[in-house]
Amino acid sequence: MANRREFMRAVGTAAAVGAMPATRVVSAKQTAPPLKGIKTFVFDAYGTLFDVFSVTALCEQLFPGNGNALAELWRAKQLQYSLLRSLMGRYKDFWQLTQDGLAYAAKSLKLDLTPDRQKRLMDAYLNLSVFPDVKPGLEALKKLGVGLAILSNGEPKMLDRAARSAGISTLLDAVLSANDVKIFKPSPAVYKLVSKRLHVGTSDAGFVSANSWDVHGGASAGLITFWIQRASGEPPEELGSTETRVVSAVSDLAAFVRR
Ligand code: LAC
Repeated sequence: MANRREFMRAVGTAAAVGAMPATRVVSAKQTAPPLKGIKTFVFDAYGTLFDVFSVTALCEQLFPGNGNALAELWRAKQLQYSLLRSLMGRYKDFWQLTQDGLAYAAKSLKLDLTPDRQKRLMDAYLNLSVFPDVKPGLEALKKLGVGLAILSNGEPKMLDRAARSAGISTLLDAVLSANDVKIFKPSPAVYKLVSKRLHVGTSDAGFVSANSWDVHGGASAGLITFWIQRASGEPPEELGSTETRVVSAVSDLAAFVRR
Protein backbone atom coordinates (compact mmCIF):
# COMPACT_ATOMS: atom_id res chain seq x y z
CA MET A 1 0.00 0.00 0.00
CA ALA A 2 1.53 3.26 -1.11
CA ASN A 3 0.91 5.41 1.92
CA ARG A 4 -0.94 5.66 5.21
CA ARG A 5 -4.04 7.41 3.85
CA GLU A 6 -4.55 4.89 1.09
CA PHE A 7 -4.20 2.15 3.64
CA MET A 8 -6.70 3.64 6.06
CA ARG A 9 -9.15 4.22 3.25
CA ALA A 10 -8.72 0.66 2.09
CA VAL A 11 -9.76 -0.64 5.48
CA GLY A 12 -12.68 1.75 5.49
CA THR A 13 -11.62 4.00 8.32
CA ALA A 14 -10.26 7.14 6.65
CA ALA A 15 -8.46 8.05 9.85
CA ALA A 16 -6.87 11.44 10.14
CA VAL A 17 -3.20 11.73 9.38
CA GLY A 18 -0.69 14.00 11.00
CA ALA A 19 0.02 16.41 8.15
CA MET A 20 -1.77 19.75 8.23
CA PRO A 21 -3.26 20.94 4.95
CA ALA A 22 -1.60 23.84 3.21
CA THR A 23 -4.81 25.75 2.47
CA ARG A 24 -7.78 26.87 4.52
CA VAL A 25 -11.00 25.33 3.30
CA VAL A 26 -13.46 26.89 5.71
CA SER A 27 -15.43 28.93 3.20
CA ALA A 28 -14.39 27.32 -0.06
CA LYS A 29 -15.85 23.96 0.86
CA GLN A 30 -18.98 24.99 2.72
CA THR A 31 -21.59 22.41 1.85
CA ALA A 32 -24.30 23.68 4.20
CA PRO A 33 -25.97 27.04 4.85
CA PRO A 34 -24.03 29.70 6.80
CA LEU A 35 -24.32 29.27 10.53
CA LYS A 36 -23.39 31.51 13.43
CA GLY A 37 -25.34 30.12 16.35
CA ILE A 38 -23.11 27.52 17.94
CA LYS A 39 -22.79 27.72 21.73
CA THR A 40 -21.18 24.35 22.42
CA PHE A 41 -18.69 22.36 20.39
CA VAL A 42 -18.46 18.62 20.98
CA PHE A 43 -15.32 16.95 19.64
CA ASP A 44 -14.45 13.44 18.65
CA ALA A 45 -11.22 12.45 20.41
CA TYR A 46 -8.97 10.03 18.55
CA GLY A 47 -7.82 11.33 15.19
CA THR A 48 -9.55 14.68 15.83
CA LEU A 49 -7.92 16.05 19.00
CA PHE A 50 -5.37 13.31 19.69
CA ASP A 51 -3.00 12.17 16.98
CA VAL A 52 -3.27 8.38 17.16
CA PHE A 53 -0.22 8.14 14.94
CA SER A 54 1.98 9.75 17.56
CA VAL A 55 2.56 6.15 18.73
CA THR A 56 4.40 5.46 15.47
CA ALA A 57 7.82 6.55 16.81
CA LEU A 58 7.61 4.07 19.69
CA CYS A 59 6.31 1.34 17.33
CA GLU A 60 9.36 1.96 15.15
CA GLN A 61 11.74 2.00 18.12
CA LEU A 62 10.40 -1.34 19.39
CA PHE A 63 10.02 -2.94 15.94
CA PRO A 64 12.48 -1.28 13.54
CA GLY A 65 11.19 -1.20 9.97
CA ASN A 66 7.62 -1.99 11.06
CA GLY A 67 6.60 1.20 12.90
CA ASN A 68 4.23 2.59 10.28
CA ALA A 69 2.66 -0.75 9.45
CA LEU A 70 2.08 -1.55 13.11
CA ALA A 71 0.59 1.87 13.97
CA GLU A 72 -1.71 1.77 10.95
CA LEU A 73 -2.95 -1.78 11.40
CA TRP A 74 -3.38 -1.20 15.15
CA ARG A 75 -5.68 1.80 14.56
CA ALA A 76 -7.55 0.04 11.75
CA LYS A 77 -8.23 -3.01 13.90
CA GLN A 78 -9.23 -0.91 16.91
CA LEU A 79 -11.91 0.79 14.79
CA GLN A 80 -12.95 -2.38 13.02
CA TYR A 81 -13.41 -4.20 16.32
CA SER A 82 -15.58 -1.36 17.64
CA LEU A 83 -17.84 -1.69 14.59
CA LEU A 84 -17.90 -5.48 14.64
CA ARG A 85 -18.65 -5.70 18.35
CA SER A 86 -21.41 -3.10 18.00
CA LEU A 87 -23.02 -5.17 15.25
CA MET A 88 -22.57 -8.39 17.23
CA GLY A 89 -24.03 -6.83 20.38
CA ARG A 90 -20.89 -7.83 22.28
CA TYR A 91 -19.64 -4.59 23.79
CA LYS A 92 -16.18 -4.48 25.28
CA ASP A 93 -14.70 -1.12 26.29
CA PHE A 94 -12.41 0.81 23.95
CA TRP A 95 -9.33 0.32 26.10
CA GLN A 96 -9.70 -3.44 25.77
CA LEU A 97 -10.42 -3.12 22.03
CA THR A 98 -7.28 -1.06 21.66
CA GLN A 99 -5.35 -3.85 23.36
CA ASP A 100 -7.01 -6.48 21.15
CA GLY A 101 -6.24 -4.44 18.02
CA LEU A 102 -2.59 -4.21 19.03
CA ALA A 103 -2.41 -7.96 19.70
CA TYR A 104 -3.89 -8.76 16.28
CA ALA A 105 -1.70 -6.25 14.45
CA ALA A 106 1.46 -7.65 16.06
CA LYS A 107 0.49 -11.24 15.24
CA SER A 108 -0.40 -10.31 11.68
CA LEU A 109 2.97 -8.60 11.18
CA LYS A 110 4.76 -11.45 13.00
CA LEU A 111 6.14 -9.16 15.70
CA ASP A 112 7.05 -10.40 19.16
CA LEU A 113 4.75 -8.38 21.42
CA THR A 114 6.18 -9.18 24.85
CA PRO A 115 4.18 -8.07 27.93
CA ASP A 116 6.71 -5.25 28.45
CA ARG A 117 6.35 -3.99 24.85
CA GLN A 118 2.59 -4.25 25.06
CA LYS A 119 2.56 -2.18 28.24
CA ARG A 120 4.81 0.49 26.75
CA LEU A 121 2.65 0.80 23.64
CA MET A 122 -0.60 0.91 25.62
CA ASP A 123 0.91 3.53 27.93
CA ALA A 124 1.76 5.58 24.84
CA TYR A 125 -1.95 5.61 24.04
CA LEU A 126 -2.51 7.49 27.29
CA ASN A 127 0.02 10.12 26.28
CA LEU A 128 -0.88 10.86 22.67
CA SER A 129 0.08 14.23 21.19
CA VAL A 130 -2.65 16.62 20.20
CA PHE A 131 -2.60 18.13 16.70
CA PRO A 132 -0.93 21.58 16.66
CA ASP A 133 -4.21 23.48 16.12
CA VAL A 134 -6.00 21.84 19.05
CA LYS A 135 -4.80 23.66 22.15
CA PRO A 136 -4.77 27.20 20.68
CA GLY A 137 -8.07 26.49 18.92
CA LEU A 138 -9.79 25.30 22.10
CA GLU A 139 -8.35 28.21 24.08
CA ALA A 140 -9.71 30.72 21.55
CA LEU A 141 -13.17 29.12 21.62
CA LYS A 142 -13.11 29.08 25.42
CA LYS A 143 -12.39 32.83 25.40
CA LEU A 144 -15.53 33.33 23.30
CA GLY A 145 -17.53 31.60 26.04
CA VAL A 146 -18.21 28.46 24.03
CA GLY A 147 -18.93 25.20 25.86
CA LEU A 148 -16.37 22.50 24.98
CA ALA A 149 -16.80 18.74 25.31
CA ILE A 150 -15.55 15.41 24.00
CA LEU A 151 -17.82 12.67 22.63
CA SER A 152 -15.73 9.61 22.00
CA ASN A 153 -15.80 5.87 21.72
CA GLY A 154 -12.92 5.96 24.20
CA GLU A 155 -13.29 4.52 27.68
CA PRO A 156 -13.64 7.36 30.24
CA LYS A 157 -10.38 6.75 32.14
CA MET A 158 -8.29 6.59 28.97
CA LEU A 159 -9.88 9.81 27.71
CA ASP A 160 -9.26 11.52 31.01
CA ARG A 161 -5.61 10.43 31.10
CA ALA A 162 -5.01 11.51 27.49
CA ALA A 163 -6.68 14.90 28.01
CA ARG A 164 -4.67 15.57 31.15
CA SER A 165 -1.42 14.46 29.55
CA ALA A 166 -2.03 16.75 26.55
CA GLY A 167 -2.84 19.72 28.80
CA ILE A 168 -6.40 20.22 27.49
CA SER A 169 -8.48 18.77 30.34
CA THR A 170 -9.04 22.15 32.04
CA LEU A 171 -10.50 23.52 28.79
CA LEU A 172 -13.19 20.84 28.65
CA ASP A 173 -16.58 21.16 30.33
CA ALA A 174 -17.52 17.51 29.82
CA VAL A 175 -16.19 14.22 28.51
CA LEU A 176 -18.90 11.94 27.13
CA SER A 177 -18.12 8.31 26.37
CA ALA A 178 -19.81 5.57 24.38
CA ASN A 179 -19.21 3.46 27.46
CA ASP A 180 -22.39 5.00 28.91
CA VAL A 181 -24.55 3.29 26.30
CA LYS A 182 -22.36 0.23 25.66
CA ILE A 183 -22.33 0.59 21.91
CA PHE A 184 -19.95 2.57 19.70
CA LYS A 185 -20.29 5.43 17.25
CA PRO A 186 -21.68 5.59 14.64
CA SER A 187 -24.68 4.21 16.54
CA PRO A 188 -27.18 7.08 17.03
CA ALA A 189 -27.39 6.10 20.72
CA VAL A 190 -23.93 7.59 21.25
CA TYR A 191 -24.62 10.93 19.50
CA LYS A 192 -27.85 11.24 21.49
CA LEU A 193 -25.67 11.63 24.58
CA VAL A 194 -25.02 15.22 23.47
CA SER A 195 -28.58 16.38 24.17
CA LYS A 196 -29.10 13.95 27.06
CA ARG A 197 -26.00 14.81 29.04
CA LEU A 198 -25.19 18.37 28.00
CA HIS A 199 -28.78 19.65 27.97
CA VAL A 200 -28.13 21.71 24.86
CA GLY A 201 -30.51 22.12 21.94
CA THR A 202 -29.35 20.44 18.74
CA SER A 203 -29.31 23.83 16.98
CA ASP A 204 -26.88 25.21 19.59
CA ALA A 205 -24.35 22.37 19.47
CA GLY A 206 -21.85 21.44 16.79
CA PHE A 207 -20.25 18.02 16.56
CA VAL A 208 -16.70 18.11 15.21
CA SER A 209 -14.69 15.17 13.90
CA ALA A 210 -11.78 14.60 11.56
CA ASN A 211 -13.13 11.10 10.92
CA SER A 212 -15.53 11.54 8.02
CA TRP A 213 -17.53 8.41 8.91
CA ASP A 214 -18.06 9.90 12.37
CA VAL A 215 -19.35 13.17 10.89
CA HIS A 216 -21.86 11.18 8.83
CA GLY A 217 -22.86 9.33 12.01
CA GLY A 218 -23.45 12.58 13.88
CA ALA A 219 -25.42 14.07 10.99
CA SER A 220 -27.54 10.91 10.72
CA ALA A 221 -28.38 11.31 14.40
CA GLY A 222 -29.53 14.91 13.81
CA LEU A 223 -26.48 16.87 14.93
CA ILE A 224 -25.01 19.92 13.22
CA THR A 225 -21.64 18.64 12.05
CA PHE A 226 -18.20 19.94 11.15
CA TRP A 227 -15.57 17.89 9.39
CA ILE A 228 -11.95 18.82 10.06
CA GLN A 229 -10.33 17.84 6.80
CA ARG A 230 -6.81 17.39 8.13
CA ALA A 231 -5.27 16.44 4.78
CA SER A 232 -6.23 18.60 1.81
CA GLY A 233 -7.69 16.51 -0.96
CA GLU A 234 -8.97 13.82 1.42
CA PRO A 235 -12.42 12.94 0.12
CA PRO A 236 -15.36 12.63 2.47
CA GLU A 237 -16.81 9.16 2.90
CA GLU A 238 -19.58 8.26 0.44
CA LEU A 239 -22.21 7.97 3.14
CA GLY A 240 -24.79 10.45 1.98
CA SER A 241 -24.82 13.37 4.44
CA THR A 242 -24.65 16.74 2.70
CA GLU A 243 -25.14 19.12 5.61
CA THR A 244 -21.56 19.10 6.84
CA ARG A 245 -19.35 22.16 7.14
CA VAL A 246 -15.73 21.56 6.24
CA VAL A 247 -12.90 23.26 8.11
CA SER A 248 -9.18 22.60 8.24
CA ALA A 249 -8.44 23.28 11.91
CA VAL A 250 -10.08 23.72 15.32
CA SER A 251 -9.24 27.44 15.10
CA ASP A 252 -11.59 27.80 12.08
CA LEU A 253 -14.60 26.98 14.26
CA ALA A 254 -14.76 30.43 15.88
CA ALA A 255 -16.50 31.69 12.70
CA PHE A 256 -19.57 29.64 13.62
CA VAL A 257 -19.99 30.91 17.18
CA ARG A 258 -22.83 33.10 18.43
CA ARG A 259 -21.42 36.49 19.50
C1 LAC B 1 -13.30 8.29 18.95
C2 LAC B 1 -12.74 7.46 17.82
C3 LAC B 1 -13.74 7.11 16.85
O1 LAC B 1 -12.56 9.04 19.61
O2 LAC B 1 -11.73 8.07 17.16
O3 LAC B 1 -14.50 8.17 19.18
